[in-house]
Amino acid sequence: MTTAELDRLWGQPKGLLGFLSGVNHKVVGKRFMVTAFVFFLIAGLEALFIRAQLFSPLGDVLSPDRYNQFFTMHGSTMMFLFAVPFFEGLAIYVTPLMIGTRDMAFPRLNAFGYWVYLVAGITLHFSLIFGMAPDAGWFSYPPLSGPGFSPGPNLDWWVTMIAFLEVAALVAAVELIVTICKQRVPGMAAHRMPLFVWAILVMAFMIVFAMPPLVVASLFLGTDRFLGTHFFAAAGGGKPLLFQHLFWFFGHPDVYIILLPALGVISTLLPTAVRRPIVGYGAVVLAGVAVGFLSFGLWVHHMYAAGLPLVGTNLFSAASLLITIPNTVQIFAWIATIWRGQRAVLHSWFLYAVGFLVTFILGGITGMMVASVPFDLQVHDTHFVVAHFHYVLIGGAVFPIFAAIHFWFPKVTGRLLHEGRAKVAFALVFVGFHLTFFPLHILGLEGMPRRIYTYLPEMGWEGLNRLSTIGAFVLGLGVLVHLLDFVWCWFLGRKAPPNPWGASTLEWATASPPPQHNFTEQIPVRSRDPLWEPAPEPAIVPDRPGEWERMVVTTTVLDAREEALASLPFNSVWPFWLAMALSLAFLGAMVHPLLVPVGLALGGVALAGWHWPRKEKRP
Ligand code: HEM
Ligand SMILES: [Cu+2]
Repeated sequence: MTTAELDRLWGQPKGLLGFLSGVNHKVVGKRFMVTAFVFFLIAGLEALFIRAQLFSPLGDVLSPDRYNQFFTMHGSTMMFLFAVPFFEGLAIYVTPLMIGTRDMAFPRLNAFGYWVYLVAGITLHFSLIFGMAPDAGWFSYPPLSGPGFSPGPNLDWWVTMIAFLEVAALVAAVELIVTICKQRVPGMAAHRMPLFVWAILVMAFMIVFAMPPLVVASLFLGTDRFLGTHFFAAAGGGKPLLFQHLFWFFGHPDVYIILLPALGVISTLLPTAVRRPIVGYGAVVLAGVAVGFLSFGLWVHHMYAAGLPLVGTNLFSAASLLITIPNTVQIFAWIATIWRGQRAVLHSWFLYAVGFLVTFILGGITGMMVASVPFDLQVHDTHFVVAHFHYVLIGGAVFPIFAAIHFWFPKVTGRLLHEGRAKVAFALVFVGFHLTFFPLHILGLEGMPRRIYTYLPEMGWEGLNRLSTIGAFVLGLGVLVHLLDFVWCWFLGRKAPPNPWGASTLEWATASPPPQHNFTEQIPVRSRDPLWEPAPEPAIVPDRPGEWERMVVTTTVLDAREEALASLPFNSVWPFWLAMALSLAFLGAMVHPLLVPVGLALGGVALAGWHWPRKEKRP
């Protein structure tokens, strides 16, 4: 088939129906990233309100009640609706291109995951508009979040939406695993996989093991609230501590679910910036895998203050320090790569990568401090912890996300961003960030608790709080400049060539933006950096003669030897309707129990439609 025919075969129809039925990984990935970015802006605004309230002692920007809602929504939105989904979106967009295939393994499931995520996110925010948003912190511990102490509807929104949302994360993880294992272009053996793909593979496996405990925790909390069970109610023989274990068995790996793709981004960008293959590829891969395993053995370091036996907490303290080893291996590999580089072009994305290195190292150092039990007992629940986790979350995830946006923007939109504006915005974000969060270390050491809506003038905390709030607004200004640049350049930026950065991975071998089918011809891979090698003869992807199907080549898991041809499903509106039916079941749980079976039944209908065999027509 010609490029134009293929483009039509893999495209989606125009109009509303086309919008609802699109399943192409680039469409879904873009939607995830844009939606997650909007949630980032919303949660960022909430943070500005929080900081405005703490600007002076006895501030009155937010009422105590609203303050609780704002930090809970800020934390929950950033963690559940921004950081993880953004990286999923990036992975869904970039991975198939990087491994040289035409779409994800289960395109319809992919679309379904997005609709679930969208409904859950919007619904959670409705609660804020109605003034009854969740208010028990982003980890919502019972008994505070149980029916006794939170009788209102606020926490109902949280338990149902969090459980529902994780369906989307699980779906994306399963697809990413299958796609990476089975659809790599022939020749891309495991030892030649780009480091970003390795990172995504580890992330996806971690999601599969980490999310179910969270679903269980929130569902149990839901039944405690709706049906009067006693999973976490001490009065009925339940154990509040069980919730903490379940939550953090998810929660700590979650931090690394966010971090690993960020590390993958950095391992992709730095070698490109200095035009040199990464130093210690094998060590970096093994370190990533080690982080994935180790991160499941650390969760109790969030519970040092819960009164667990000292032997146990000390064990987790040791494990927490252990995980710094693989992280440090990666950091040294990056530094060595920059050191041995052939050039250094200070693109905005390179600046963000370096900003990440500096900030993440500082966050890692305070991480080692709070990993020790006696130190943590002193600073637990103070602003020291707020400073620590923003250093790792903003330094370790938001900076790499901005780096990734600046790096892949030309590929996704076909347009270049404005370097000058990007650098000004980077300076504002970087300086604003450190101005906001560095003072919080000191405030924490001076004893200022987190999650308090105000403080007394006698405490002497005013100066540093002022500094922090000013920093937050500088940071906000930087994000605003980025946002304007993104919107402007998406429509009016200069046209991008296929490979503006001289990068080495396959997504840069096709046009910017890529055609619907990604690649007309298959580029055989013989090394880790295929585009830095002399170009081999491309092979035509075979069609089944006479049939108009969406064909992809599948390969063996380790060696990526060609195995078979698989035909992927076409566009469909049924994933959308299935997501709507399940939303009805989950949301219905809050309104009337009967809506649950109704939603599930409609879901059954949608599933039937989804799998209905269809005669493929020539488009
Ligand atoms: C954009 C700049 C940001 C600012 C100015 C900011 C500010 C704050 C502040 C002041 C608090 C503490 C509220 C309190 O304890 O009273 C807080 C809590 C929190 N932030 Fe941020 N934050 C920002 C970005 C982020 C990002 C990017 C993430 C995650 C990816 C994040 C995750 C959290 C979490 C999980 C909490 C804890 C909420 C809770 O205590 O339940 N924040 N933030
Ligand atoms: Cu942790």
